[in-house]
Amino acid sequence: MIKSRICGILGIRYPVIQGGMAWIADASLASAVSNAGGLGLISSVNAGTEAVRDEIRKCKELTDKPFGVNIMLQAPNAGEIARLVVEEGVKIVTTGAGSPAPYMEMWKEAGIKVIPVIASVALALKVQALGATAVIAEGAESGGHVGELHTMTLLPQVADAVDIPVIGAGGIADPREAAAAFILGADAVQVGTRFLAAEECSVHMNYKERIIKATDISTIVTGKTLGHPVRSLKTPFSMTFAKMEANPEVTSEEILSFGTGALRKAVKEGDPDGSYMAGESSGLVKRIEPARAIVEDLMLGAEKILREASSKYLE
Ligand code: TUI
Repeated sequence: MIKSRICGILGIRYPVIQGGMAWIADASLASAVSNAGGLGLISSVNAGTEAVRDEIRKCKELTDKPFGVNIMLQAPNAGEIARLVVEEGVKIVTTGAGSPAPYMEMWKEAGIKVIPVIASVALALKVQALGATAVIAEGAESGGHVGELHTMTLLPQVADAVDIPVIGAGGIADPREAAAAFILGADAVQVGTRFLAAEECSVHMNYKERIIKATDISTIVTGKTLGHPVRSLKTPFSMTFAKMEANPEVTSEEILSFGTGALRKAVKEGDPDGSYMAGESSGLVKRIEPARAIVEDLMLGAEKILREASSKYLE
């Protein structure tokens, strides 16, 4: 069985962490992943702070296993959510899209294990010095907000730089990618895109179908000119967004207003004009299945690959 030091630290059976997908990662998905032996996450990007509180309370009813909350630091209510997790006694927090420095002391005092998503060695070292329990090194293969470096290069450089456990993320949807992440120095993997197709994932069926139909070239990164690049499926929405960015006559305000609410529309309504955030590994997601089947396929599959690697590649 695949095990690593992060399992003991977080109290989980398998070193698999679910991505904290905005508008998507709710109590249903988080509890299913946690009940399957991984670490489920609830996203703070939802219909407001109280809706996040409700999901946390629901999740406590649905599982007695550890779970966490992912905080999107660029969200206007990030400060409120930062205090909410303390109030609700959440034990694990992952952060994304910025530096968690302003909240680290409060969370450490509350005994919360903090696991920031970082996109560079510099930020990994900074959050380690601030007391982070682990880091998630997320490459630009991932869906949603992306950094510059990709998993193949980011992960080993972060693993060399820090002493705390490193969770590899970005482009991990099947057992070969999970095994590769362990070889690159990861103590665990974070998976988002594949969990979009989990039975327990509450995303609109159109979203799941688009993921299952996706191929290797189905995603695009838009938003670079606005300073927050986002990977999503190629749809009329994202292609129009890209064209607006390339047109010097379109202002950033016009582009921003075009994009506002697009993710929620895709997630909740399956609107063809919505933003379907997804990673490059969408092309590897073939079916809708229970979260448990995904966790077990990833971990048992990676174990088999790692066992067979020595006879396959070594004389
Ligand atoms: O945060 C993510 N992925 C996301 S957030 C999100 S919500 C959203 N909704 C609508 C439009 C745009 C976004 C969707 N997907 N992943 C974690 C992540 N964090 N990726 C990259 C980073 C990151 C980048 C820079 C983390 C830290 C960082 O530091 C900057 C600094 O302060 O040095």
